[in-house]
Amino acid sequence: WEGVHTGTGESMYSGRVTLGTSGSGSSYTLTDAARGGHKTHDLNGGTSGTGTLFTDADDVWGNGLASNRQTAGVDAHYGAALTWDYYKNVHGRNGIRNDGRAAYSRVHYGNAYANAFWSDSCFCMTYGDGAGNSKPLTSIDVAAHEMTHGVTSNTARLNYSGESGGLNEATSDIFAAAVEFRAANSTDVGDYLVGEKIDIRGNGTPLRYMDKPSRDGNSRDYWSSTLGSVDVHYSSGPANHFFYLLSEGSGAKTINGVSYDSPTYDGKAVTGIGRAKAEKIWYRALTVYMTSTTKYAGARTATLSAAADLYGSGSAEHQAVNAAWAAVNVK
Ligand code: ASN
Ligand code: ZN
Repeated sequence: WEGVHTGTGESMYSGRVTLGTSGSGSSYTLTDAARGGHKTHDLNGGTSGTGTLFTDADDVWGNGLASNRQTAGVDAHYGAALTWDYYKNVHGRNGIRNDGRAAYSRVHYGNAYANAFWSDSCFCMTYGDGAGNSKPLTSIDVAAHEMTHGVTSNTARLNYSGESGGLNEATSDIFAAAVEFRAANSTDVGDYLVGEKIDIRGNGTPLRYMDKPSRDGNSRDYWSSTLGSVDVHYSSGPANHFFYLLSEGSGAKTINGVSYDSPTYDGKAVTGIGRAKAEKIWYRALTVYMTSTTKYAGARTATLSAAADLYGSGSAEHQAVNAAWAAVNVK
C-alpha cells in the first residue's frame, strides 16, 4: 500500500502546501517516497525514540494551528522536502549523505521545548513546540538549518566548538537562507534573517541577522583573535556577514520587503555577486576544501579555491570573495 501520493497540508508558516505522502484508500502516512522515504513522526511530548509515524485517513493534514497535532508535522515535513529539493536541484546532492536515503523528522518533542536540533546518532531532526510566546520551531529556515547540520556532519565535519564551530553554525544559517529564498511561497518569502517566524524571544525579532550579525546583541560582525572563545551561534557572525556581503554587497538594501544595512570592517564598499554564486562557492568550499579543524583563515582559502575552480582565478567572483572576507577582517 506504499503508493506515492501528493497530500495537502495546512501549514503554520507557509499556507497550503503539497506534501509527499504514501498510502492508499483511507490510510496515508507522512512518508515522502520521492525524497528518500523521509518520514515525519509525532513524539507526543516524549524525548526519546521515534514516537508514532503521522497517519491520516484523507491525506489532508493539519489546519494551520498549533492546537492541531498534525500542523507541526506538516511544516516539518514540508521544510525537509524543500531542503532535500534544494540540495538535489542546486548542488546535485542526493540527501544528507548523498546516498539517496532520507533522514526523518520528529515533532512535539518534550514539554514547552523552545529549540530544534539535528542528531547524528538518530540521523534525525527534532522540533519542540516552543515555550511562552514562542511558536513551534518548524519554520522553513529552522528545518533547513538543522538538516544542514547533517550535511556538514557528512562532509567537512567541522568541529562544533571554537572557530570551526562558528563556521559549522554559519553553514547552517547560510543554507537556511538559501532554502527559504528558493521556497518562495507567498507566506514565507526569503530573507537573511534566521528564525524570524518562530518568535523565540516573544518580541517579534529574529534569532539572527546576516547583514549585520551584532543586531542580535550577541553575534560578532568581524573576525578577531577572541572569536574562538564565544558561543558557536555568535562566532558564526563573521561568516554569515561574509555570505551576505558576497551575495548582496555592503550598504542599505531592501529585499522582499526586508531592510538590511551591511557594514564593512574598514568602511570600504563591497559589491555582491548574487546569492546563487555565493551558495555555489560555499557549498564547494564545504564539501571539497574544509575539514573538521578549519578556522576562519582556512574558510577564506577554501572559498577562494572554490571560486577559482568555479569561475576562474582572478575572476570577478574570485576577487569578490577576497573583498568580502577583508570586509569581515579575514585577510
Ligand atoms: N538549534 C540549535 C542549533 O541547531 C541547537 C544547538 O545548539 N545545537 O544550533
Ligand atoms: Zn545550529
